[in-house]
Amino acid sequence: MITRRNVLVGGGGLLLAGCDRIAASPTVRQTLTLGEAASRSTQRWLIGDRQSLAPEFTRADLSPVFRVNGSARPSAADYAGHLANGFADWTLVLDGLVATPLALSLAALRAAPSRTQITRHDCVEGWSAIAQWTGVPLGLLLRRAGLSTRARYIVFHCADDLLGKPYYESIDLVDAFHPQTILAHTMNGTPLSVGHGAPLRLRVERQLGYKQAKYVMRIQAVDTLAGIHAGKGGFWEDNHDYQWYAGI
Ligand SMILES: Nc1nc2c(c(=O)[nH]1)N[C@H]1C(S)=C(S)[C@@H](COP(=O)(O)O)O[C@H]1N2
Ligand SMILES: [Mo]
Repeated sequence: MITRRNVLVGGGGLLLAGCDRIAASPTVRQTLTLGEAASRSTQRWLIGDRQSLAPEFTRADLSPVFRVNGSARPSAADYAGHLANGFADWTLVLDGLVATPLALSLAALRAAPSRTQITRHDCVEGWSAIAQWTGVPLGLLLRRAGLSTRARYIVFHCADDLLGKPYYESIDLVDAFHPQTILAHTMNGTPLSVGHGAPLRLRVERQLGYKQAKYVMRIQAVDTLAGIHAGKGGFWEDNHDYQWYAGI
């Protein structure tokens, strides 16, 4: 069976790089018409078009009910303390392979430039829901912190655990800098509820529900996922054999 992964591993990328060089010659470029268009769409398929945007919807499409799934309220004592005083002393930590580690208050995150998007959340358990999310583009914070050129993954450490195992997730830099990848503090125009991940959750819109980490407390830039919990990049990946790349 031919899959995107097979073709990439099989050197499809090298082949396309060669085609690009030939296409740069002006005489050849004029003769490329239908063939070139076909090869472009093949290339898009090969690379999976990871820069493209997830579909966005309108307010009329908002789901009347958006299920709370997985953790509904972290049981950790320090989370309960933060919740009790409205997250006034809570900070988001951004550290690891950055020039300047950041500790950002919720007020600072709310005051930062934001993006609002209405998207569909798809859970592997077989349900979907559409909501509006507002939050800070992750790329903006990574640039502000001075992401190291050695960084390859961004890890999200959450406040909750499921069956005694801490919830965490990770994405690569293509998704980290994708324009729809935001740290959402607002859902459907109101502050994120506890069930949906207060005070801050990840929205990485080209991926499945389990990548949308709720209760994000710490963001860590790393060069490898080895050594972080069981090393597969996330709670479900470590404990239940879910795929690390959950792109849709
Ligand atoms: N911290 C944390 N993030 C999480 C989960 C969780 O249990 N804990 N569940 C995941 C799963 S499987 C889904 S489908 C969505 C559910 O988000 P919701 O509760 O806002 O519907 O969050 C994801 N992120
Ligand atoms: Mo899910």
